[in-house]
Order: sequence, then C-alpha cells, then structure tokens
Amino acid sequence: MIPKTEKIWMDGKFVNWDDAKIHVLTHSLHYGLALFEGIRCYETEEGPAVFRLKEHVERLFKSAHIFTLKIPFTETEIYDAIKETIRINKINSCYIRPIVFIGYGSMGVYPKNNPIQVAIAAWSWGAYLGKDAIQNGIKVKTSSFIRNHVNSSMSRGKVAGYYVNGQLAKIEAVSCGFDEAILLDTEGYVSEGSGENIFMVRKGILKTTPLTSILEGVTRDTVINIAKDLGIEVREERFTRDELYISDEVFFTGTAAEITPIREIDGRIIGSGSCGLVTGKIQNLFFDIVKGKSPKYKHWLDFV
Ligand code: PPE
Repeated sequence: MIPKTEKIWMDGKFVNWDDAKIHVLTHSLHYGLALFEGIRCYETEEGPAVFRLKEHVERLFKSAHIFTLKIPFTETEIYDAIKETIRINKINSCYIRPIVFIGYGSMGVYPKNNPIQVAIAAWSWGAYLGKDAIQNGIKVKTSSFIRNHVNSSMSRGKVAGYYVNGQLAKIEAVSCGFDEAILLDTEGYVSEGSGENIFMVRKGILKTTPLTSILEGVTRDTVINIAKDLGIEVREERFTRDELYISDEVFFTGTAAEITPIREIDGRIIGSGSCGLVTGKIQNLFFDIVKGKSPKYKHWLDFV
C-alpha cells in the first residue's frame, strides 16, 4: 500500500488524500493517454531538496507537446505546485508523481473537448527494487516482448499507455523468477527496462543506448555527467544482449530505481556477480549529489 500523506494537489487546489477522486468514465482511464513524471526529493543538511525538478517539469510539458495536449497551467505554476505539495505534506524525503490526464466528458478515442486535468501526489517511496538490490544487484530477464516501435510509441514522451508494453515484460520476468525485464527494440538491440534506462561497462568504457527507442532519462543524463567527472569514457551507442552477457558490469538507472546494479541476466552471471567497481563509484557520487554533498551539482537541487 502507498503510505498516505495528507494532501494531493488537484487542478489548482489541495484536497485530502482520500478525496482525490475522479469519475470512472475519465477518458485517460479508458484510452491510456496521460502524461506523468516521477521525481524524488531527498533529505539534505540544508533541508529537503528536489532533484532536477526543472528537467522533470520540462519533460512533462514536452510529453504534452508531442501529443498536442494543452496543460492548463504554466511550467512555473506546476513547478511551484510540486514544491508546495512537499511542503504541505511535511515530508522530507519522497517520490513525487505529477500526472496530466484527459478528464470526463465525451467517450470515444478522439479526446474532443474533454478537460485536461492535473494532479500531484507525494509519498515516501524507498528503494524501487528493494534495499538489497541497490547494494547487491538484481536478476533480470531479456523479455520476449519488444519495446514498441518508436513511430507507435514516441519514447520521448512519458505516457501512461506506453507502460502496458513495460507491464507485459515485467509480469513475464517476475513470473519466471526474475526481478526486472530488459526490452529489446524492434531491430533486436537493447533498449531499456520496464521503468529504467540501462548502462554497461566493458573494458573500462561505459555504454548506454542512444535516445531512439528509450525514455530520455534524467538519471541517465546525471550518470553521463558523473562518469565524465570520473574520467570514464561514455558512449551512446547500440549494443546487443550478448554484449551485456560478456560485459564487466551492467546497471539500471531511474528516478525510482536510482542506480541499481544487475548481477545476472538470463541466467548468466555478470562480472563479479555483485555491484561492480565502476557502478559503485557512480552510485556513491550519485547519492552524494542528491543528498547535497557535491558543491558542483548544487544547482540540480531545488530546496523546498
Ligand atoms: N525508462 C522508463 C521506461 C522509465 O519509466 C523511466 C522512469 C526511466 C527510463 C528513467 O527515467 P528517469 O526517471 O528520468 O531517470 N520510470 C519512472 C516510473 C517508475 C514506476 O514504476 O512508476 C521513475 O523512475 O520514476
């Protein structure tokens, strides 16, 4: 169960958690077009700070632009509302979920003039794949389901309906005893996890998939910056599942998943079978940054 907080921001005002309700004929519930974000706020010595809030709000508006939906608030209003949601709920460390959806009105695929609604909730959410996962890594399965073709699901948008594809992969992986799935793209190259981007380390070089069939992850960009600081060469290029099998280290990145090492793929142990050296270094720097311990990246923190 989600641990309840006091208030949820809905269409410009705060309502009690239990009163944040919508009609069962809400358009997005039936047809899947809703745009959302996942953001984290961390506790720092100077108080709670939201990590890369600007980039998340920008991506939300870009998602809406791709689908030609007009959000009835400005970026600044949403940005302020997110901070206010954290303040009013008095939570120092939390996950924030803003969602833009098509409300109740007419039915049928074409959204016509239905209202565009916005909600923002925040709650405490620990390690996405379990605390042990961050330290010791997870077991993943290459999915039998492929990532939707980019002309069907334009992956620069973070859209609720796309996650049906991810859920097929995740349900399959879990039912086979794995923690998470890796989806290949329509050409057979590695794309990403059901809710994470992916990185591999081989011969000291860090590789991640190019931005073709994947979500443009904020954590992915953070890791690319961190790696450059550590003097690690980063390549954004396609790779195959067998290159993952023979790599030294593999890890997932995401707001919810943070930096999660992958210790096994399709029954093959990856590298040492635990959190690799490079992964560990990147993880340490990542947690220093989000917790306000890195002066260089203070500008990524928005104090609440
Ligand atoms: N790919 C996908 C498909 C994805 O859903 C996420 C985030 C990422 C990559 C990483 O993006 P970023 O968070 O900007 O680094 N997934 C969000 C939702 C997870 C969920 O289960 O809900 C998240 O991590 O918040």
